[in-house]
Parts: sequence; C-alpha cells; structure tokens
Amino acid sequence: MIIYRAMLAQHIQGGITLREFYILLLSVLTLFPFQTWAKEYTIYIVTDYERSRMAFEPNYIVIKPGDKVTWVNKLAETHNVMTYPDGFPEGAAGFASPFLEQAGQRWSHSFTKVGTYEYHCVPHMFMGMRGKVIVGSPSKPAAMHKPKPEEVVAYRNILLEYFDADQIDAQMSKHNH
Ligand SMILES: [Cu+2]
Repeated sequence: MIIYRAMLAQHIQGGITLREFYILLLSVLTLFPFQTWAKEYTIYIVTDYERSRMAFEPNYIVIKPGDKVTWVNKLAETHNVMTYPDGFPEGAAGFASPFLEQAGQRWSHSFTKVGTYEYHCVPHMFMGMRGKVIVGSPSKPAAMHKPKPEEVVAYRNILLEYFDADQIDAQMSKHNH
C-alpha cells in the first residue's frame, strides 16, 4: 500500500499533491453517488392461455449492483416472484413478492450484491415459469446460498399449497436442495 501510494504520488507529480487528489476524488464521489448511475429494468410477467405458457420476459438479464428490476404483470392472472431457497449468493438475501393478481400490477427489487439470483413463480413452477438475474458476474456454485433444513421445510410447506408432495420432492431432489 505504501509502495502503491508512492507510485501514485510520482505519477501525478507536477500537478496536484496526493492529498489534493484524495480531496478531489472524495468530492467527485459525493457529487455523483452510486445511485446516480443505477438503471431500472422491466421484466414482463406473461400469461398466454392459448399456448399454455406462463413466462418472465426476458427470463435472463445481466445488471450491475445498485440496479433495480421491476416485474410487471401483463394480465389479470395470479403470479409471484420468489427466489429458490438456494437461488441467491451466500451473504445476500432472497426475495419474495406478494401475489400480483391485476393487469399492470408491479413489484420491484433492488440488487446490491454481486452474483446469481434464480427465481420462479410458485403457482406456475411446474410450467417452467422461472428466471435468472445476474448481478455483475455469475456466482460460482460454491458461492451460492446453502439453505438450512428449516428453510427447506418452510419452502416445501409453501409449495404444498399448490402441488402434490410427490411432485415437489421429485423437483427438489432434481434441484439438489
Ligand atoms: Cu405464474
């Protein structure tokens, strides 16, 4: 660190001192905080009765930390947006929206921690209604959340309101919970 500072001081010789450089850097960061550059993304929640298709569009996006994603329900059909119990990076939090039932109803989430977020719609999980948000760069498998047994039980209980136990257990073992 000391060597680095010395090198930096050499590189800005003749201009400003290192102290002035830090003061300048600090003022720039104060004037243009992180949030200034945050972007907003929209994902449509699509209900297509004719093709028996329920989907998030797009179902894969890459964003930056601080960006906000808003899910918008296109039709008056019940959907939600919920991370799988192991579908978010270690040290981050999962998320779950309330049920969106009306056309035009929306829900937003801001992402701060880098990594992979895998989510689905609980009522239409078995129709393949899922999506992925990559914040910064994808998580390595070891960097994903490992749900505690009680988290898995709580998740299974939510699913039991919609599906048969057999279906759920087959799905959960496939997903390696
Ligand atoms: Cu759905």
